[in-house]
Amino acid sequence: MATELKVTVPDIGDYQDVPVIEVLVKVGDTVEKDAALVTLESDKATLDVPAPEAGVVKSISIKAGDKVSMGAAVLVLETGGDAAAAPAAEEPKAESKPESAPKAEKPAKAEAPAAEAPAAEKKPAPAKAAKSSGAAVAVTVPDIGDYQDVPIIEVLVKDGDTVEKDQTLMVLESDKATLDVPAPSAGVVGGFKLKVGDKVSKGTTVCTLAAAGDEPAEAEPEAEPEAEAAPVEAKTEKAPAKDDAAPKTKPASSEPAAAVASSSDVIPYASPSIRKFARELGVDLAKVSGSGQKGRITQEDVQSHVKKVLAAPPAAAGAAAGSGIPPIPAVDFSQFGEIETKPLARIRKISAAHLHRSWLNIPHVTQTDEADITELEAFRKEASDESAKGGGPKLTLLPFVMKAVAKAMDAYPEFRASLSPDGESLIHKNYTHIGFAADTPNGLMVPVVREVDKKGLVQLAIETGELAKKARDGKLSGADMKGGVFSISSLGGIGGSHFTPIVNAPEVGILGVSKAVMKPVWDGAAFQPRLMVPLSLSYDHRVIDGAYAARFIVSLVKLLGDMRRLAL
Ligand code: CAO
Repeated sequence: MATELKVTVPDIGDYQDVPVIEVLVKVGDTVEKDAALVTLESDKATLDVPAPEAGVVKSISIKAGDKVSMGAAVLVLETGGDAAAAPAAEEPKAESKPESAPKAEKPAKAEAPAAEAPAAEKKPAPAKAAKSSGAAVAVTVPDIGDYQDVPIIEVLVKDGDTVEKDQTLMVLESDKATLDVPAPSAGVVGGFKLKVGDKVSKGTTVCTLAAAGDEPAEAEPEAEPEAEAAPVEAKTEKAPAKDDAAPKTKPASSEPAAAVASSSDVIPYASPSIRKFARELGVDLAKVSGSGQKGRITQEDVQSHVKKVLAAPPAAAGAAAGSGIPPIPAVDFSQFGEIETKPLARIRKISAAHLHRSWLNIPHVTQTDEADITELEAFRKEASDESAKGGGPKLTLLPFVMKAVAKAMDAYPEFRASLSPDGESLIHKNYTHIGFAADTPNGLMVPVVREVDKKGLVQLAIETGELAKKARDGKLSGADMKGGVFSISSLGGIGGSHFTPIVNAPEVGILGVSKAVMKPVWDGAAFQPRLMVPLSLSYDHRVIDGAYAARFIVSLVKLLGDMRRLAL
């Protein structure tokens, strides 16, 4: 039989006239047991009033902006069960209460009224554990209603920090409430032994506060006098007006402040249900901007944050989005001098995201060596001059390196393979399409030359020249950049010795070619001047073993050192 159940504000400790900031249900809504119905929030605490039973909302007695205290009527629920099963919601003093709802057993407490100043303020006396002659007080967790063993979710100070009166020392969060524990007076923190995850109740010792200039004391539970961290109403009445729109920020510490605040410096301003929701999705609320009253984070804010992160390319989303790697804190460079911000070109953004993905996903190893291209270079110059005379293309080193790579792959075919997406198998490719990195005004592009193994050096020179031009003119098609099995990054025309190219996933290898230079090479009897080209082979170590890679690069060195081998 349907029963009407009046839901009232449960015992919320010394909190009186707490504003309703959100009514989360409307008449006609079906709610589950424990679903948050309304969110209350003072300047120090946020609490959800949960549904004591599953049911349908029949009427609502409060609206956002109302101020409520324990026992205030919230709404009427029509439940399917026996009304006697959930009397706690009807009457705060009832004995039978839903387990997960805040208990409503006790009337509002009188022994520690909010307006009472903390003991430390009224009659400061040296704390027993104080190491100095100055006054030090032990700070304890204030009356937080019927909440016991509430976990600490954030600790905002450490020993030695100088805190202002009312500054938040730590934040507690049960499954229904989030509460700041504020400093009852200004002072220097000492003996702060609690940590995130510890569970506290009313009276738990937090730390000591010594007068500035005194050495902080070790906190001891029996230290006298004890100063309960000021309850919320005391703060509401006594605290100086604060910027309502601003989210709560971490307190200043006695150490020099970091030059720039990172997102982790902001305490998320959200109700317990939103915190829980965010936790379930793995969302760091410090990165979500709140659109609710006073900048509070709403469920929609969390949802749109998740959508934004999922839609963003990995580079923009930051490594932390997918890999758990902490993001690099933002720096306001303008504080050091004049700056100008220019948006990245589209190509650069795409290649940045791709490189980032590859760098994060592939365990890279880079193997280096040098190839003696003295003879090759003599031949290249001669052939290039002949080609130029006949109106043909200029022959650079790149086609030779491509040809050598294609040949080496015949002996080491795993350099043409890709790891299957599930990582369970190796996909061998029986074609030899090789990409080469082209430096363009818009950023890095990697056009692909098809069937390198089947083409001659002049043909490869023509195709690389055409593709490089298309890349620089921004005319490469998607198809021009697809299908590669391996990439070459040639920086030899620019300079430098070795470098560590990033594998172009899902390929498993990339060869970096640096500038060839004349070097004295010992031939067993004397040093000979030889033109040596540095090679840097990066590979995916999940697929390629070090020995296999070393054999591959040695094979390349031999092929480039003696081009006759290309014809074998
Ligand atoms: N050692 C010495 N000289 C070299 C050389 C090497 N390894 N590689 C090329 N050169 C010479 C060429 O022979 C040419 O000399 P001449 O003008 O005297 O004939 C000159 O350097 C310029 O060559 P090039 O770079 O224009 O031509 P290429 O075919 O070697 O390279 C291309 C074409 C598209 C690969 C190149 O222009 C380019 O864009 N390179 C940059 C690649 C890049 O950005 N890589 C980094 C990617 S991130 O890892």
